[in-house]
Amino acid sequence: MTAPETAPTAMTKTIPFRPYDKPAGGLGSLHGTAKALLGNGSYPALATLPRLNQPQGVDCPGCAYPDSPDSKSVDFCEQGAWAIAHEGGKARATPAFFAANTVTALRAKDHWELEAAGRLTAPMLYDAGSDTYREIGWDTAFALAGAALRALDDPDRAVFYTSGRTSNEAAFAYGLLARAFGTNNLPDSSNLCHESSGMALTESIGVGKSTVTRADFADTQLIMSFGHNPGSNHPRMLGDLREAKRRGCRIIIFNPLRERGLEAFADPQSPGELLGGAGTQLADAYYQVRVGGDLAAITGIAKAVLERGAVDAPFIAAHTDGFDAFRELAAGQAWPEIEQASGLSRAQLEEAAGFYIDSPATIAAWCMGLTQNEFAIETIQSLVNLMLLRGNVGKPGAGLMPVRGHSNVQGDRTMGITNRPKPAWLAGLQRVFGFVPAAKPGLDAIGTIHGLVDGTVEAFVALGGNFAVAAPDTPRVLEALSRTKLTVHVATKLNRTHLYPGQTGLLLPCIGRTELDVQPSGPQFVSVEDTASMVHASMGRNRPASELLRSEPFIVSRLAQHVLPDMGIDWHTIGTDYDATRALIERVAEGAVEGFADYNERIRAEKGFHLPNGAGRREWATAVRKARFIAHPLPADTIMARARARHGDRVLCLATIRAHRQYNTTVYRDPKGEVDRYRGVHGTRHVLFVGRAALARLGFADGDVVRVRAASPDGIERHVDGIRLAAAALDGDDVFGYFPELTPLLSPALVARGSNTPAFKQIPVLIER
Ligand SMILES: Nc1nc2c(c(=O)[nH]1)N[C@H]1C(S)=C(S)[C@@H](COP(=O)(O)OP(=O)(O)OC[C@H]3O[C@@H](n4cnc5c(=O)[nH]c(N)nc54)[C@H](O)[C@@H]3O)O[C@H]1N2
Ligand SMILES: Nc1nc2c(c(=O)[nH]1)N[C@H]1C(S)=C(S)[C@@H](COP(=O)(O)OP(=O)(O)OC[C@H]3O[C@@H](n4cnc5c(=O)[nH]c(N)nc54)[C@H](O)[C@@H]3O)O[C@H]1N2
Ligand SMILES: [Mo]
Repeated sequence: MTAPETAPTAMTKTIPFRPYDKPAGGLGSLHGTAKALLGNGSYPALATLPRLNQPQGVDCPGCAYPDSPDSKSVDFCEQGAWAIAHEGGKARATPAFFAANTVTALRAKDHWELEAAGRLTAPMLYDAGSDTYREIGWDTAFALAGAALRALDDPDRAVFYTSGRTSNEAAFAYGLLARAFGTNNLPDSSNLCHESSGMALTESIGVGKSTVTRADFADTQLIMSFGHNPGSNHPRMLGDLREAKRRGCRIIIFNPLRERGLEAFADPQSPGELLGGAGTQLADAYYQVRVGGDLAAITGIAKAVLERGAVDAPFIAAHTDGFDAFRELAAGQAWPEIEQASGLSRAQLEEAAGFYIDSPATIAAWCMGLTQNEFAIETIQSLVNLMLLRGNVGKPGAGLMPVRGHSNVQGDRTMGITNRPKPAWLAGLQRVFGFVPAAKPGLDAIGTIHGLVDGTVEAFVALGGNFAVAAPDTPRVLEALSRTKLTVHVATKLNRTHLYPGQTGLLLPCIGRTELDVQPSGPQFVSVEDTASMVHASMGRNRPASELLRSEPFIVSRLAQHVLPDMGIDWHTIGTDYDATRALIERVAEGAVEGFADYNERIRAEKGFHLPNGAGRREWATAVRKARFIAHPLPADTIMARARARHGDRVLCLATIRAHRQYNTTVYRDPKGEVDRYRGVHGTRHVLFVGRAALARLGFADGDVVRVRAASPDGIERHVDGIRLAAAALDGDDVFGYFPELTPLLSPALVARGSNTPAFKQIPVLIER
């Protein structure tokens, strides 16, 4: 492997860039774990760690990576430690804190400062006169929210947003509330995340989820990784990559940035590797594909496989549809165009095809690098085509693996959180609860932004998350929220979206994953579903951060009771006895979602249970009852082409990514200033990685502080100031910076076609002095 080139190579006086050349993980990771625990002085986190991702333990709120199928005594990572340390920290955003800080003053604070205020402790109502949130009683809060929702002239004026960490039980109650109220306006964080994966896979193979389980890593011979950074965002995956590599599996990477965590990894739980220093080299080949160039790269690999005739003909004949059209398309795509669009040479793509042909069982894994691009669906479906060519779906050690983000984002979807519900789910609701749910699709996240901005959305209810900061056009969405009639945020900690309350603005504090949930019927556990469709229990044991906190299922059902007192639904039981809730889920799922029979019994099994996956068994629930090759030509009309036609050739392509010290919009402040260890960034998040050639061409130098301006597609001015340029070993005009700081540059008009996922990785920008 060549030396890592991710981090800017130049050291500047003002920015402490420190190139990181050790393997990912290792002592740095142990040190980081210790810092998370000690830095927050948090005994509750220490008590939780050994129980993370263990049977009957706590499902880590850090990511959705599946738990170990073996009995591993330790199954957590540095990033999980930070996540739970922050939930369990000592700081409290009490009513006194809110009395001392007007909302206007809070708006001036940084993201991390809001987070650092600590856990919310009491229900709060915004008071416009004093410009502060003030404590109120729970019953008053529910009554106010209920009255405001009932006063709307149309249920579609309300939106119910979900962030993907909420439990199955809370999500089920929440979806039921929205539908009983009369709307499918159920946008969720998945709209901003893996929507493209779900839609692409459902059309191609009949199921929108991963066909891979963690056990498949024991049999696979090749792992192809596209557009993800497991070293920071799903570190437990590095352990699987390392194990696979050690028994001879090959790993090839497609990523424009050389991510340290994909190159080499030292297991912090392996003393030998810690002391040896070198760790395990992971990548057999690292292809620095252009942003948005994966469709071309995958097409090139498929073309090479086809040219060599290395396909699984019996599988194709028995199981697939559309092969001839795909073969023709690949044959017709010229190599020079493929090279130009992918940024990779024919020789590199032929080499990748060689790895692929050599492997009897291949896993393709991907995350946001594929989903948040304009042609995300086309790209993912082309990846399916490539895997189908050699029968790599539905056999051990092989399959398609969208690595989910939030810890229960997949379960929330299974529980019906979506603006486009399946008719069978609605039929289940009707059968069990006796009302006729609306079938008309509701608003997704982008639709919600438009509805807020144009004033047709008048009430915004959020079960977790930080909608305005996580979604495009932050400043306009924030302003629009403050024009609504009602905002309700169920949350653990303060964030910027909360600071733009509507006419009635409620902030309702809930207990977190790691905390004990005691209801009149006794202590409760919740259930979650991971990336590999394992449904399992999660039970917190820590004392809640405040006595006034309530659980999410409780809050949702109490709210429902006030909104819909006369529906004849037993909201009280749904919110207080989760076995009863699960029994209702089982009944609604019957005929709609396979695998929930005996929910209450099987959720008590040591590792929970697996939801069956048709494609994993080679049963194809597609329109043609086969797995589908869906051929997509390389597009000419792209976001960048349009932006350059309008704003000239100084337009750069900005991909917004996560740093090591953050969880989505929650930015952690490291006392020592570490921001993004593996990319070598310390002390500031306001950076933009730019290739040296691009810097020279545009007349800028490493270290310059600039305004980054959106090359606007809609005439609206969007810019972010005070961004420091960092020269990086990057070719071409792709540049990289951090979300959420740079999110305000994205227009909601720039989305993945078909899925409406914001094109967070393809923001056309200009840099200016
Ligand atoms: N600690 C921690 N863990 C997390 C999160 C967190 O914020 N912090 N967030 C969670 C969530 S919700 C999610 S969705 C996941 C996100 O996990 P990731 O998808 O790993 O997150 P990103 O930082 O968006 O990283 C995108 C990666 O894609 C690459 N990339 C960008 N554009 C392209 C492209 O066009 N093609 C290719 N091939 N690669 C590209 C970038 O270089 C980067 O390595 O992580 C989850 N886990
Ligand atoms: N520019 C850019 N933007 C992006 C992305 C990107 O790559 N680039 N990625 C997108 C992706 S993949 C995603 S998933 C979204 C994430 O979007 P969201 O899910 O909306 O955002 P989070 O930052 O995860 O939400 C954090 C907030 O959740 C609340 N919270 C934390 N724990 C709990 C809990 O247990 N219960 C409740 N009720 N609340 C809790 C806290 O108040 C915290 O402030 O962001 C998207 N935005
Ligand atoms: Mo995500």
